[in-house]
Amino acid sequence: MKKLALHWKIIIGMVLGIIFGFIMNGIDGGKDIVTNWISPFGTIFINLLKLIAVPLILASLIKGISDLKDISKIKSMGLRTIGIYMTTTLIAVIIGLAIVNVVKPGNGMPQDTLEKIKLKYENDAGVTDRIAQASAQKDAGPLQALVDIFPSNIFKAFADASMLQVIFFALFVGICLLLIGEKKAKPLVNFFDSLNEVVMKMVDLIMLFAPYAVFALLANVIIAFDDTEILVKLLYYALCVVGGLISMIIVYLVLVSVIAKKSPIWFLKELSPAQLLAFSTSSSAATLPVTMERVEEHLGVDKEVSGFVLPVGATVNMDGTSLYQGIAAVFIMQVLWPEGLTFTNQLVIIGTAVLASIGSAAVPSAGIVMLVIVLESVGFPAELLPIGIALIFAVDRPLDMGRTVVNVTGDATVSMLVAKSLDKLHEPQPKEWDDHYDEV
Ligand code: DAS
Repeated sequence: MKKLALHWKIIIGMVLGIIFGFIMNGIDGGKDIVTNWISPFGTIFINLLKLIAVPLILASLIKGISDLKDISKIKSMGLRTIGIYMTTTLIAVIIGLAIVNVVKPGNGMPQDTLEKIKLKYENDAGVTDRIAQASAQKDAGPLQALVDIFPSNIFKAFADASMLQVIFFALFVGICLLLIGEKKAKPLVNFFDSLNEVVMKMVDLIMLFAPYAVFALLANVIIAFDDTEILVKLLYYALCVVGGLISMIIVYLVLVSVIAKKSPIWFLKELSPAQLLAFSTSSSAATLPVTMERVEEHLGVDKEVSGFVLPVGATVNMDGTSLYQGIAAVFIMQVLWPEGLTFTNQLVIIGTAVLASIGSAAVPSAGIVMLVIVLESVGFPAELLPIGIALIFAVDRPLDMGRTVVNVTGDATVSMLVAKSLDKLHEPQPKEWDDHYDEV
């Protein structure tokens, strides 16, 4: 029988995980079985992906920079990357605000629904912790985000997986390798070249486990999500977010087709394993190794571009998150503080949602922390914050899965646009994971 392509195996794993989760929800003790005997396999998978993220960024970026041979190209690649990232994020927020202002999902929220959500979530640790995290970030100085890019101890940066610090260090080493000349740099360049090959092979092996891992991850999402009643009450809000996320995918497909001159269907098919993992893990950081492997080996982006654009994107480019923050902020204000919905405040929301997505960590539900900062930027009453965040917290996990897919797809799209502009987009020689595995 012809081997099933990896993305079909992952989809089957996801569907079976969802079905299994619903079955376990209906059995006494079923939730405990999933929590104790199934979910750990999803955690192991995510740990393995996070394990190789830092060495992969280090190796691919240092190797990529040293391959550039010309320092001026680094500046050009950096400026194009940041410029296109900011543009797609701005488009995302504007799409989000347009949808939420037209649909108005927060108008006429029944009081009993509000009371139910308030009772159940206002004091939930998931809400209070994120508000606390946001105020801690807000209390830091205006340039703290800039200071945080420069590590004082690179091993601590590795240990904490501080992406921007690892990226800065890799750029620094790569540039210095160029400056010391090819002969002196060769041993270290060869080391990082081999390290990159090894880590890419680790991705292949880890991905053989993916169909089973997504089964565990999706089963865990289903048993953890017991608020279908509230999801129905917040359906209009949830549909606004989903509609916005789908619109952003269409924007990416237009960019891939018009600027990168590639088939949008081919792009989606080749990227799909990374998108499916983004959906299952809700973490751009955990998905990054697979995004890099798909973009380099299946979409034809040269390593020196993907090694820079994707790690930077996983950290500072979160179009799905910024679109969501625009919608969620206006939705919360429609329900709790309609008088605050002035045109000026909506412009402020656009600005802070773009900046907030830069500050969002690439981990599950990170977007909520920055949503607090977006709300505070327009003077949202502090005493209403807990109920405001509680209002969207109940349905955040399924929406987080969707916005993480958009975050990852946006990063892959921008890497193709930057590669195309630098003539670093070539015909890929893709091989499925099983073929790689045969080489082991
Ligand atoms: N889950 C985040 C990510 O990894 C996105 C978010 O929380 O909005 O991209």
